[in-house]
Amino acid sequence: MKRIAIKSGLLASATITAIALPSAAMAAGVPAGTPIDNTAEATYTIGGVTETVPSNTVTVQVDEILDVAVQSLDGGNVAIDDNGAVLTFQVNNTGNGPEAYEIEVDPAIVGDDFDPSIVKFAYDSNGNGVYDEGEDTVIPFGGSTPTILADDSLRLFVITELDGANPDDQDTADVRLTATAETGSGDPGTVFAGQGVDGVDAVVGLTTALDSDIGTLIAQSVSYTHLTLPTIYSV
Ligand SMILES: [Ca+2]
Ligand SMILES: [Ca+2]
Ligand SMILES: [Ca+2]
Repeated sequence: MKRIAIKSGLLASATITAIALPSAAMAAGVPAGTPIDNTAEATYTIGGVTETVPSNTVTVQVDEILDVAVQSLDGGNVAIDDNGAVLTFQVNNTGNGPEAYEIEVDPAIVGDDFDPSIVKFAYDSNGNGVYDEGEDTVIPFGGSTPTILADDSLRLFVITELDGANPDDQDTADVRLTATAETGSGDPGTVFAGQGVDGVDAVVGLTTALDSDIGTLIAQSVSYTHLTLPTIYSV
């Protein structure tokens, strides 16, 4: 290897250009844990002669970015009556590594007409896109989805009932589903050291690793039990 000796008297006139190593955390969109080889170059101009020398190659692994997007898939209000109703949501892993998400469902949104009750929620474990009672896997309250791969999604179902709510016909109720990355959430750039795939750092992305969306129920043809007393005529 060629040695470059820089005499102190020449250093003042030397121009040194270095290419900075890219930050691993900046490589969003590249799968977490991907090794990237970086080599910097330094260009010297000494006495009118330009020399370029490479640095040692440094291998870094891409950090895991924690992101999520939640969307209601109902496309409009979902009718609910005494038989209850199912709201459908999708959780998208918009990060670059496998991640599970804690699920919270809030049926007590204010500003609408009534609050339904949540019987349970489940994910589409048989992958047919619709809720199958007794077949799709129930997520316990306070529980999480299974691991969702990067750029993949999971369909969730929220099973609701009126359960004492006595809405008028056409009254509406909002239900919010929130998904939070199990590894952690917070301000973008928050680092969970070593907690990414293959031991890389996990870094919160622009979504704060938390997202929610709202599905809306609309009461229809609510039937109440009315007792009709017989009319007694006296003669
Ligand atoms: Ca992860
Ligand atoms: Ca409400
Ligand atoms: Ca299903």
